[in-house]
Amino acid sequence: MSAICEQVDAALAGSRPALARLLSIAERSGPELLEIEDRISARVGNALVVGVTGPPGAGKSTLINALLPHALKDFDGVGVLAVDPSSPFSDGAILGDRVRMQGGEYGSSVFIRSMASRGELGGLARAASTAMRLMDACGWSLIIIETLGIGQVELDVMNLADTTLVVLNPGWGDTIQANKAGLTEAGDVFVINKADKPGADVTRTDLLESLSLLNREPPPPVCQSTASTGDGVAELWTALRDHQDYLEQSGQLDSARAHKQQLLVRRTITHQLTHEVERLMDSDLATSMLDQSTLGQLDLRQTVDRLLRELARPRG
Ligand SMILES: Nc1nc2c(ncn2[C@@H]2O[C@H](COP(=O)(O)OP(=O)(O)O)[C@@H](O)[C@H]2O)c(=O)[nH]1
Ligand SMILES: [Mg+2]
Repeated sequence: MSAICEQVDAALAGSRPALARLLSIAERSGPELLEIEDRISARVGNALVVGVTGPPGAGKSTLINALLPHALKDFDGVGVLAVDPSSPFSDGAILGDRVRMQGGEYGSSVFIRSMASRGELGGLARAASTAMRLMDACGWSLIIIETLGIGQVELDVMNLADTTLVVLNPGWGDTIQANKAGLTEAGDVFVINKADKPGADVTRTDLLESLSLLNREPPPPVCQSTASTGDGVAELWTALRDHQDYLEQSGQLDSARAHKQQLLVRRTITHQLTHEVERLMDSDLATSMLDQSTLGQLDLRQTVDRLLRELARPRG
């Protein structure tokens, strides 16, 4: 048996150090991902996944920490994965998150891990997907993924979630940014955190107005919380549970998962193809063909066909 398979079996049997090591391997997004995926595939699909997204500093980590005691009443184990594409794993900022979200008092019922990736485009979503599936296979029945809500990478990560919670703060700017980043559409539940600061009600009205334009049925709830004191966090947990119940009762859980998986695969392929095209266009072959094309010795169709064949050629 390979070393990876041994680690996977140990993690499946409940070893936290083995799971931690596998998550580090997943983070590197290397060829071992497939081996891990193969070994866990039969055990995946039991966890509910909540994605928590929003601008940096909105209070996502603090809120997750405050949600943990509520979540632990309904789930016997909670895994938290903080995904940040900009920070390497041992970065100070992430360390700050770890300190805030240590969950130490919950002992063996909480597993917290942050991950980043400087690998290829699309690598982070892929690594996060494997990390999430690993936690799922190892029996973590609720998985919370924290990610910044600012770019495509983050939205890809959010596609891994069954329920997406969007965290905003009081202030006009946030709602406008959320609309721009596609968060208004991506969110299943919204929360205005830092409700202890002025302007929470105005932001709520503003957000409800943006959401009403989308005509979603049922309209997503907009909660308010002060994560640092715990105010409103119980109500927020109830809203998240209600969304999960709705997904299960309406039969949407499976179809939504299939749809999200399809989006993830499609996006990953697109990213990889773009990367391959860049590499191809930098090659000697492409340079010489472009020269011939410019001189009129090849027409566009011939040039493109030849380069497409090169793209499809298996590399050894
Ligand atoms: N006043 C106030 N501060 C908060 C609240 N929630 C979080 N914070 C603070 O906001 C800062 C950023 O929080 P953090 O959870 O790291 O945000 P993240 O970047 O979204 O994960 C920290 O200093 C928190 O203590 C809140 O409800 N009210
Ligand atoms: Mg954070």
